[in-house]
Amino acid sequence: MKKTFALITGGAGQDGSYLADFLIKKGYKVVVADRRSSRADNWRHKFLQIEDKLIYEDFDLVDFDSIFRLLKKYNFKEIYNLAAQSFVKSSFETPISTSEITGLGALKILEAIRIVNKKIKFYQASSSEMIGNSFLKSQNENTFFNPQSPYAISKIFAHYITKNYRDSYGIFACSGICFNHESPLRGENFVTRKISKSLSEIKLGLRKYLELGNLDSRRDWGYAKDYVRAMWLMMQIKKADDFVIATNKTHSIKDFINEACKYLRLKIKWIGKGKYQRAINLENNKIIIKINPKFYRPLEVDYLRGNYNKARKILKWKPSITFKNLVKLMVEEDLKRLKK
Ligand code: GDR
Repeated sequence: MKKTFALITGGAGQDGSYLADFLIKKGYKVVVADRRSSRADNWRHKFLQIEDKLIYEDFDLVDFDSIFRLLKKYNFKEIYNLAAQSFVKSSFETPISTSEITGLGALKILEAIRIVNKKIKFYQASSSEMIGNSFLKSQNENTFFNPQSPYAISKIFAHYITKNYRDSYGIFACSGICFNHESPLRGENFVTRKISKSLSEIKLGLRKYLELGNLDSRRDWGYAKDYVRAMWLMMQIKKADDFVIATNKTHSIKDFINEACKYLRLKIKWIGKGKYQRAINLENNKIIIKINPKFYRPLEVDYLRGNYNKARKILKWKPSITFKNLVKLMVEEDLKRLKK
């Protein structure tokens, strides 16, 4: 039987790992391509028990040759471009390399597709960060982009070049404008996982307090496993298009903390405002959450809430779990890992 090959760039990350697992179950031969350093310990693939089912390739989005060679080596049906410098705050410190990887990287793959085989389908991981600060109550595919970081601006370049290759060359090139999506496989630098892990450590007496940045920004948080299903669905429709993937709900960082504390049975009380906010553990009157300005960004996206109606109609996609259950899932897994 002929094998169907899919390529995932950034395959070592949260989304790449869930997507690899999903595609393996669909019968694909999955090639994951990352910088060697990104998959140092492959913990996510081990967690999902897919390590020995994957084909690993070293590659660098900065290096056109490595992309070109990869496309020549395998007869890919689908390419999912998930590789990026994906940490928004770091993009202020490394704007040039962020643009090279997150922005130009997509173009390099598209250009390789145009040269090697225009039938290869291409998925671009676009982001709600492109929407940035919007005055709309909920945001969809037509919402004006008002980016607030070098990361977001790079993603906009990748988003529009994807559309440009679709319109100019008839390549099946689509983008998922994914709002924040989390899971136990999320990196520890991102706020949800930082909270779920640190509060679990506090609960178990392994840590005294947690330091965070802006607690008032609001995000539309979904479950990463649901979002990779949407990515695949986008590649199966007749005509390539762009879709918002979200939950249509919004919560603040503080809401996430409160929900995690509820699940952990940590009774807390908030005092102070803005930079002086703190959470006190009512059991011992000790401060367990405080603000450290080093976690603030030079510019912030204050409010995001997606509208996934187009994906619901065309892809028949919808999120499978609530915000409350997402927090529970993450805290539960962190507690389990820490107890081990
Ligand atoms: P975001 O995710 O920037 O929305 O981008 P992140 O979890 O980093 O931040 C969310 C919000 O939390 C605030 N915050 C903190 N953030 C971090 N990381 N650490 C802290 O200590 C902290 N304290 C408060 C932030 O200021 C922000 O408002 C994510 C990434 O995965 C992107 O790659 C992706 O494109 C978008 O989601 C959709």
